[in-house]
Order: sequence, then structure tokens, then C-alpha cells
Amino acid sequence: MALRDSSTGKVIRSYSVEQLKEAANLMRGYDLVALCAAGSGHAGGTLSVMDLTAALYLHAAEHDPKNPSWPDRDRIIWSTGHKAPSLYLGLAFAGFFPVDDVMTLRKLGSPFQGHPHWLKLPGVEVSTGSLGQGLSLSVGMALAARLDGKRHKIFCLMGDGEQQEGQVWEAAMEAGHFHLDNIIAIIDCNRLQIDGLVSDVMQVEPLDAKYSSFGWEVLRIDGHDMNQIVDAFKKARAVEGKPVVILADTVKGKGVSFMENQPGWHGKAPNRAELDTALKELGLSERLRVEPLLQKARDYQAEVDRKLVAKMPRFTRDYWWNAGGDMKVRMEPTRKGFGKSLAENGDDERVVCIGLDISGSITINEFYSGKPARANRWISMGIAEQSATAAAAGLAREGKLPVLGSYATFSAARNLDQVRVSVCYANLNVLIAGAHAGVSVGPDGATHQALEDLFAMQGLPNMSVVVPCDAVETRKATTYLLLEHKDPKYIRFAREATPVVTDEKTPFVFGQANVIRLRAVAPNFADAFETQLAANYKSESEDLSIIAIGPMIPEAMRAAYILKQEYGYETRILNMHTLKPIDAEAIVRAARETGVVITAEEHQIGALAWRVSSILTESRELYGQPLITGAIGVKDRFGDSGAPWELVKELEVSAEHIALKAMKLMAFKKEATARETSQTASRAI
Ligand SMILES: Cc1ncc(C[n+]2csc(CCOP(=O)(O)OP(=O)(O)O)c2C)c(N)n1
Repeated sequence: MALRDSSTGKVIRSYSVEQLKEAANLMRGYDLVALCAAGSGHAGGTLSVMDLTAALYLHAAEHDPKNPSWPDRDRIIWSTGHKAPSLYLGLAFAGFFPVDDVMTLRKLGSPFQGHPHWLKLPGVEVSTGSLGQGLSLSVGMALAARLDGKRHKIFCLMGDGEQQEGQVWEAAMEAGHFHLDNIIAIIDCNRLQIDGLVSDVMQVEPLDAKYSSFGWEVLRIDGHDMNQIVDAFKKARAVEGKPVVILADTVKGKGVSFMENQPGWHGKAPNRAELDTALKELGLSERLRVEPLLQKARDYQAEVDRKLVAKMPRFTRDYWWNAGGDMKVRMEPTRKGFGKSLAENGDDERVVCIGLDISGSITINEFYSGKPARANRWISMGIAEQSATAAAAGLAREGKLPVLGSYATFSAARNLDQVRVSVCYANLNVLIAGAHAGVSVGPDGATHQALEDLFAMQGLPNMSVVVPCDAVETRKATTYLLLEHKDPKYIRFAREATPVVTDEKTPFVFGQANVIRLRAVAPNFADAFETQLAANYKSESEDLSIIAIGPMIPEAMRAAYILKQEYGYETRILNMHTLKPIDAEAIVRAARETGVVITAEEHQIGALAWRVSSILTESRELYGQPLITGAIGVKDRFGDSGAPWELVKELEVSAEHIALKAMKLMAFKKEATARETSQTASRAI
């Protein structure tokens, strides 16, 4: 068992138990420096698995860092994708790449994505981040090895909270059924998940009895005792006829006193002072060259900044948020509006909120925080989006008003069939929150960035879809959907702070668009605009229209400002907060009265653009009328790790990109008008 040269079969390096312990400690240090440099990431879980990681990569697995795709290598599947930095350090220490490279963690374009992506980094076997999928991937790889007559092992690392995903148990059953003795699963039993103790959120123990009953060999060890770890891997390799699971009891945040057993350190990175204290505790203050490592991260970031500046459309001056002396904007995460509404309206006895282990961050915890009388209507279901969705449908069938939410990619994609059949087909009154949608989760990377959710949600019969533009509108929309709207409904909002552009007086009528018009430059951005219901709006024969949803509304407003300042163009903005049922009349009117329509969505192009196109092409009123259209949105690609506002630039969904598109379309409009004028003139001669 060791690192091998695949061409000669010779051992490159073997580690003693003492050396493995030392490597694990050093890896903890590098981990914390990388997290500090990134400014985000998961300290608790990466520290809890580091002893297992060192043993796996430097001792237990047979692999060759010079030949990452050696067909006979053991496979290591990092199902617990948020612990990516420990995987990267395992690979680096094994010699796959220099350890300093990991310092670009979570930055735009880095191979060290927030969650592992095998297409970006040799040595990473599969792409993970959506919990509960790794064991199924392992089953597939184990079956392939059997078909090919190969003897290598498939190691699969999971978390204990992750065991709440039903898919884990489907895979566990398959591995048992097929007697896949080439699978060695390891569970990092640190007893914590995001919302608190696993036993409180949703009990998964006794894992030994559960796995045994599924036909697995079970080993239980202290996951920080290197002798026990090494011994367990040896025993596991020798088991025949059934898969093996190693239940490793660990401490979340292991090695750093102020992180140990603290749920608050789940998804948090140390600042510089905390890093120094942590390194001191690990005995690494002298050993690790922190400054050069942080400098490596800074240099990489400087290059990212340079590339983004070069990529952005340019105007006579900088119009970026709060760049000038006027048009100042206040920012607040849209998710806050969701929480406020639940806090305000939760006394209605029918309201039941379902927790999916991400409660504080998406603000659904506001429903019960400081309100003990509501405790029985807060139902924690753990990391189990599929079952929770159908359970919500069950609650709705009995007259409750269930609300569930998670990252949009888990609450509107992971559970899509449950939304389709149990909620929509049955037409039940369930409110689904797609939180942290679009690029707003930034450094977590592509697996966590919902850029496709609106296709599915608006495509489902009976489903209504609302995409509010700021925290204030999110609050109004949540209140309406929760208490007034009786059918399946999806609300999509963001994590990052975005401009607040509406206030209490701004109209919000479900199914009816608002028209927003720039009136005059003002000290405060929001005051420069006037908003009214589209149905009440009288055309001012504007030059163009921008139809936008969600966080693209403030961007569209800023684009209108750029277009007015730079070219004198007047823009009609339609806030299409209700994507379904869509306000077709407002769209047709905008097209007829301005002749140029741009759609803007922080989503793959199409959820809004194709819907608007189909309305325009179907409209009798527009038949024979010249119309110029364009679409701003994500262009058929996955996201990336990076700061949210960097991603807005990288994915070309900023006001500047809208303004550039508008300029191009206005040039077509002018050309077309000139052609028509000259044709009319020549006909007259
Ligand atoms: C399908 C899915 N749902 C939700 C999340 C968000 N999430 C990331 S980590 C985590 C908690 C994981 O708990 P556990 O497996 O115990 O890991 P640990 O506490 O050791 O970090 C959650 C809910 C996710 N990544 N995937």
C-alpha cells in the first residue's frame, strides 16, 4: 500500500505512522492558510477529515502522482464535496502538484474550485458538491472494475450529515446486493452539520447497525488515531464478498481549540489573526511560510482583476455601483426579505416551515428565532430535499401552508420529480424557496450556482414563479405567496447583498409587471427612478425596452442610466417579478411602443428570453411590425468559483453588458429607420 511508480511498480515513498501524523498536521496548517486567502470555505469539516486524508493519500491508496489516470490506481471519491481543500492537500502532499498552488483556492478560474471538479484538476476522480451522490458514483465505478476484471479499490469519503440523503441508502443497498467488496466507504462522524448536532437535525445513528443490515462489513474507529486509521484501511482491503464502511469518530474543527465542535465554523474561513492563533496551536507558526503563501493568492487575484477589467465594456466613465459621488445605492441580500416575511406571518397556525440544514443562511430560521410558540411548526428534515418536498405536499394536502427552501439547485433540481408529481401534478399549496440562486453563492462554485432552475420551475403546469428584484420586494412576494396564493409556487432569491431599488410604496401585484423609468440623476440611486404598474403606464415613446427579472432589475436600471448619460437614450424597464403567469400585455406593449426589446436574466439565457420571444412571435398586434431583440444571460456554460460580483462580470450579466447590447441594437434600429426613410423617399419620386 503506497504511492507507486505505475511504470515500474516500485514504491515511490512509504510513510510511517509518525510521518502520517506530521503530514496531517501540516496539511491542517496549509488548509487554514488557503481558506484565509480565499476568505471563505469550510474550516470545521476539512480539519475533521485531515488524518483520514493523509492516511488515504499517502498510505492506503495505490496511485501514481505522475500518472493520474493509471488504470489500476485506487479511486478516491470525495462525496463530501465541501471538504475539497483537504482533498486538494491530499493530492498535493502525494505529489500531484505543488502544495503552494492550492492557495488559489476558490478564486475565479482556479482548478481548486470550491467543490471538486475532475475536469479541472488531475487526480480528482469525479465532480461533487451536491451531497449524497458519491456512493452511487462509487457503485458505478466498482461495477465497471468488476466488468473489466480489475482489482483496484474505490474509496468513498462521506459526512455523517450526508447520510440523511436517501440516495446514500439506495447506493448502500446496491453495494450490498452486488457484494461490491471493492468499495471502502469512510464516514467522517463528527456529529455536527450546519444546523447543529446531527442527532438533533435528523438522527442517522446507529450507522453500524444500518450498514450491517444492508450487507456491509462495518469498522468503527477513532478518526484521529493514526494507528487505528492505518489498521482499519488494512483490514478493509482484506475483506471479501461485501463492501466495507469505516465509521470514523472525529471532531469537527480538530486541532484548533476555538473551532472544535463549533457549528459556527462549518462554512467559515479564519481571518488573519485567527489564522495566526490556529497555526500557533498546531505548532506551525515557524514551519509555515504564511506571507509568501498569501502573496501567491494575491498575485493570482491581481491577474483575475486585470483580466476582468480588460473584459468589461468601457464607457466614458466608470458607472459601477457606488463608483461616483451620486447615484449611491444601499445593498441588502434579497434572502433577508424572505426571513422577514416568515417572521411577520408565521403566527398563522397553518404555516409550517421545513428545515433542510441550511436554515440560518437562507433565513428560514427567522420563522422560529425567538418565537418558542412556533417551535412545533418548525420541522427539521435534514439534508433530504427529495423526501422533504413530498412531505411538504403531504402537509399541504392536510391544509397546512408548508414552506421549504435550500440552495435553489437543491430545492428546485435535486427534487425535481417530487416537485413535478407530488406538488404540481397534485396541485398542492407548497411554497418552495430557491435561495442563493444565480451566481450569488460565488466561491462555492458551479455545483451550488442555480443557473437552470427557472427552466424547470416555470415549465411545470400549475406552478407559479416569482423572482423579486430586492429584499423589499422579496418580503412582499413571500407574504403574498404564503398567505394569498393557493397553488404550487416557487420564489427565487439571492445570497449576496444586491441594490435595494424598491420601497414600501412601490407596487407589487402578482402577475403584473412594473414599469421603471429613469427621471433624473439623484444622490440616491433608487430616487432617480419612478415605478408604476405597467397597466397604468402611458407610453413616452422610449427608444428601447429592457425586460428583466430578479437581481437583473438593478442592473437594467443602471444600464438605463448609462444609456441616458452616454447616448441620450430613454429606456423602459419592465420588472417582470412574476415570471409565471407572465404579464404578456406589458411585453407586447413595450415591443410595439419601443421597437427594441432586451431581456436580462441571471440564469441560462432562455427562462425569460424564450418566454418573451414566444409571446412576441405569437402576438397578432406585432404582426408585420419591425422588432429588434437581444438577450442577456448566461450563455450555455456552468459557473465557476469567484466573488459574486466577479462572476457577474465573467458571465456577462452586468449593466455594462446590457448597455453594450442596447447600443448594438440601437444601431440596427437606426439603420432600419434610415433604410425605410430612403425607400419611402424613392417610392415618392
Ligand atoms: C444536496 C445538498 N444539500 C445541501 C447542501 C449544503 N450543505 C453543504 S455541507 C452541508 C452539511 C453537511 O453535513 P456533514 O455531511 O455532516 O458534513 P460536515 O458537518 O462534516 O462538514 C450541507 C447541508 C449540499 N451541499 N448538497
